Amino acid sequence: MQSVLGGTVQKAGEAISGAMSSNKKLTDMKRNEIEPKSSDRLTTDYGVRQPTHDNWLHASTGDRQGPALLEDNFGREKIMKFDHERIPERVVHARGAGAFGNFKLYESAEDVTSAGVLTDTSRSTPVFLRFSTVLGSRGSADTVRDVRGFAVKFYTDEGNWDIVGNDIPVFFIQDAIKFPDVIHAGKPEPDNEIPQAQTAHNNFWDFVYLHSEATHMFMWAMSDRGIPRSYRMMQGFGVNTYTLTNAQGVRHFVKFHFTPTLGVHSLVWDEALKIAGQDPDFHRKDLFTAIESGSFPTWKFGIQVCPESKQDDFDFDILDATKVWPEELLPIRYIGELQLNKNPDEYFTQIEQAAFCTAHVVPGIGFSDDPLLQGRNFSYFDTQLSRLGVNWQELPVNRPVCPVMNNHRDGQMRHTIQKGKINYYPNRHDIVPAAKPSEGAYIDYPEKVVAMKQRLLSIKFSEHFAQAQTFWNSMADYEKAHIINALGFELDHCDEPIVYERMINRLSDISLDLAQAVAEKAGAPTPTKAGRPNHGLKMKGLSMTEFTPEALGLPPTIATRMIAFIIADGFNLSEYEAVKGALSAAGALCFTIGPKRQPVKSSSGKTVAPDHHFEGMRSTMFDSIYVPGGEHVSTLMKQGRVIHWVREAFGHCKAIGATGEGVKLVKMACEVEGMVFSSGEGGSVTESYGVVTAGGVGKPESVGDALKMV
Ligand code: HDE
Repeated sequence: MQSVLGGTVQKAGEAISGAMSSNKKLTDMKRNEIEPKSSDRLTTDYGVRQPTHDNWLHASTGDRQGPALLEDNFGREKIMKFDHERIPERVVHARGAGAFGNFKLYESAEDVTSAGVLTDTSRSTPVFLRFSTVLGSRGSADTVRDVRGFAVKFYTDEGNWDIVGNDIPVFFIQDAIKFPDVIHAGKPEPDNEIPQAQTAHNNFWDFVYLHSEATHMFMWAMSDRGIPRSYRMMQGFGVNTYTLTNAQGVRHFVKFHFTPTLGVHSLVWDEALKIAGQDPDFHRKDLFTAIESGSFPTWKFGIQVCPESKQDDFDFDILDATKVWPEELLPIRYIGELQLNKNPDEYFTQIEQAAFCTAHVVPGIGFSDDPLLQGRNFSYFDTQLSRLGVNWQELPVNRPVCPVMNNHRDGQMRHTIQKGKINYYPNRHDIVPAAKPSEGAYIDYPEKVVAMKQRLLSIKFSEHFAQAQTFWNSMADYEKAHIINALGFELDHCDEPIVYERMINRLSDISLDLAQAVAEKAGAPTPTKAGRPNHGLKMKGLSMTEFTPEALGLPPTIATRMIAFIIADGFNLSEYEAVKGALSAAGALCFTIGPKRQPVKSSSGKTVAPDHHFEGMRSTMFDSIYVPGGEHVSTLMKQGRVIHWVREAFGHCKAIGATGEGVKLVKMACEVEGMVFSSGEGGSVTESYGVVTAGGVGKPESVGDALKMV
């Protein structure tokens, strides 16, 4: 099928061009793989077989325990290896998950770049993608309100290309030198290391007020973008301004975009809070399960290109990472597709040891003078030195799939054994001559720079509010309500009046309505005058409502959506089976929830063993619930936990399906009158069942319609 984004739409489960078997990176990593078998025998790290896992060498008499002996080499090795298992966690983006896949180009961008990965449509480039939260430590919960990292490593034939991006297209700061400040302000406060993985505290909002260039970004972070439903349902943005140079040496500025084919979806805040406790690994599991079940997450890859001649045409500086480039002026051109189709085999070596570097670009792709990017280009290599050591690029997940050859030598944990006498250049054997441009050498763009050394940003960087206003104006009403609630929550957790009162003033620079609504919740005086007039403009691509699969020209899908089937003794088996069959056929993941995990008896006498019991799971873990008819409903209606299941799902705006007597439970739990249900009586259940959401009530004409509503 052709999508509005260009290119063909991938069906779930369809790997990009036989991706996995031909993925050079997966083949490359096989060099380091071992797989323990029961025929193997226990050895030390130096290969000597050992007689026990369990007993240290002791000076014992048999009836009396004696001291442990230092001479037990294996005992010492085992403990010492364990003592040093941990490496420093990333200073930011410590919590994450990742997977491998492929990038396929369907339209050559040779008019703007000479990069093989963006011009050769016959290639399938292996990729690795790591998702992350920013502020939390390694063990923190997935669903906290935060920006998400979206870091992609393309293992191209010309070397590794890293786009170290986020799910939000702008950033808090314009100049790299402020990074330690914004991160210190957001991380737990230094005296007591509280709070973990959240910005809801005095320091963050104190900084944000005093540092007005963060205004646009905090609006994004407070919107539903801050609590994604899944890594698979987020956009990815390169954020910084890069450059592309074509074979003729002509340079363009560029921003990189990844748009998920599943659409962009979020949790609601109450759900996010609860899931953080109920299943801290929610996003990690979601990604792993989807890939394992063959439903491969896919993103369209787009470039937004600005010719050098137009760089001064905008009222913002195109090198300012706190600004988006309006799509109305610089449309996104979708030219490729990235798919994840292989889970890691080992988390530590493949995800924790993965390391990115914005400075890693390939011929045809370059940097701009974006002051944030320039600092990042220094920081990433540097941080890998303390986390992984100087030879971090030799680690299996990081090493390129093309040849590496130079005279860089030695250092901790060097693995490569480079033969011969030569480790310098020039030399009598002409070992490792430099590459010529015709041999693919990376040639820096000969940019002319005439300047004075100054600690300044250009004048256009000083405007901080226009795009924050545009963002607010572009939100749907419910998105605005969510932003108000998010800010209300955050400022409720600030106990110093100077912090929350000032922030209300800042919000009045965006919109008086917003400031007034949040002031009420925050406990600050309600402002009566806007800090500055709102220009009233809106922009494309900001509201999440634009990113449904349908809006992207893609088929609606419920593949991998989690649906809970609520049953107890006496449930109607034929309804249960019919609905389960229809939803499973559409790719949904159906789970049966009962009063116990021991088998539950249907009205026909046949039993079903639930996947979970009511106390073991919560509605928050599912996208939708369904209650079949049958006598079980009278039992369910007496159980507070079951009523809570249905009511909570309704409160989180989830689709709820019911048939037969199941409708009674839903009506009672949701306390909503006038809902339209189709009971399925007399007809085939699969042809007729009701779906209700807090956003409205629907009566689907067919299973197909019902699936769309789910
Ligand atoms: Fe990063 N950032 N960053 N960052 N960043 C790191 O590098 C840094 C910025 C992003 O999955 C660190 O390897 C500076 C913007 C992601 O391994 C560190 C500045 C964006 C990841 C670092 C920024 C990002 C990092 C910590 C301001 C979105 C996780 C560990 C100039 C475009 C990568 C590491 C992974 C990680 C520095 C700003 C995204 C310290 C100095 C803007 C996705 O080097």
